[in-house]
Amino acid sequence: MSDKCIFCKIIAGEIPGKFVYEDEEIVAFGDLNPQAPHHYLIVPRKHIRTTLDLTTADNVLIGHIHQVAGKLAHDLGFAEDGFRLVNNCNEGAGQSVWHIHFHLLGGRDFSWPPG
Ligand code: D5M
Repeated sequence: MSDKCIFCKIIAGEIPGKFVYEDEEIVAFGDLNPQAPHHYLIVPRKHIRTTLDLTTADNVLIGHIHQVAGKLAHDLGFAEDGFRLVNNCNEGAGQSVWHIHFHLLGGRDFSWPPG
């Protein structure tokens, strides 16, 4: 846990989050500024700054996040219409919170390439 990290505080229950999923390794909660009808952040409990800080020890964790993303999309009813799972790494890609997270977006059509 990082004392100043907003996602660590949400995970610890120190500030509110609208949780849609949690287990021993990860949590998922609604994004504060939703960019789609469904927009959740899937976040490991372990504080990892960015994708560049992952090690082979995190391989199972990242696989688990992807598996849960699909399960959430299915359970919340937007899997069949398509969804996005997005990780922004570093400022140039739009990362603004320095605790690795995956945006799960669904409930509308998406264009490509992304902005
Ligand atoms: O995504 C960081 C995301 O985190 C951004 O979409 C807003 C969201 N955010 C920031 N603070 C909160 C709280 N308190 N609750 C829920 N969501 C939050 P990035 O890819 O780093 O730009």
